Amino acid sequence: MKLYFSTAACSLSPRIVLMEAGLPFTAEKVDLKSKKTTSGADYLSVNSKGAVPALELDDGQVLTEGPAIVQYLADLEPDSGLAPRAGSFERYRLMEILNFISSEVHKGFSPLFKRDAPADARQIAMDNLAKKLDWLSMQLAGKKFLMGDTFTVADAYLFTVLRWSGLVQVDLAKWPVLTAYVARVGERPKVKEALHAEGLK
Ligand SMILES: N[C@@H](CCC(=O)N[C@@H](CS)C(=O)NCC(=O)O)C(=O)O
Repeated sequence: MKLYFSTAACSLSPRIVLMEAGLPFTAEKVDLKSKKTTSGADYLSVNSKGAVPALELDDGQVLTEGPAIVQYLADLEPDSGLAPRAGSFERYRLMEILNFISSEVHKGFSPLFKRDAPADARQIAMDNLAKKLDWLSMQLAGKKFLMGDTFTVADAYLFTVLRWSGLVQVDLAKWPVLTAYVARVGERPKVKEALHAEGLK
């Protein structure tokens, strides 16, 4: 399998999952501006949406959309505990939180990356994101991970997007539960390896 990624982007989430699951893979970096990969290939011919992550399977099929990719990977190693069994009610709980991370938190951060956004637009985006972080903080209070004591693909994704707070001047210290959660996930050996692979800490 090959993971198409961009440093510190949401593609870090499937990289963490690949490593936690112990699955063999290669990785190819994408320049999101030029849509070229490091080998010079046209990334739009891999993923016509132009976004990372994309996962190229050994049979040539390409799977896109982070939440679908991480569930696919977890299902390759069902005993890893990275996702509840497909068909179980708990699996729908996982999808529920993955969808929230994707549509509300990930895309809540996105406007904050726009350096030329007017200050009032940035404030609106920040206020919106703060509400989502308040909710997550309540969900995680007294819990190790999103689904309880077991680390799942949802944690790989949430960790990845919460890390962006440092890049866009969101003061995560306002949410001590989330700060502690990021530190806890960041201590996992495979998460450290994934960060290291992208030259991150
Ligand atoms: N819906 C996609 C969104 C992926 C996404 O937003 N990727 C960003 C990096 S975190 C990206 O590639 N942005 C550049 C672009 O869309 O052109 C998913 O969940 O995988």
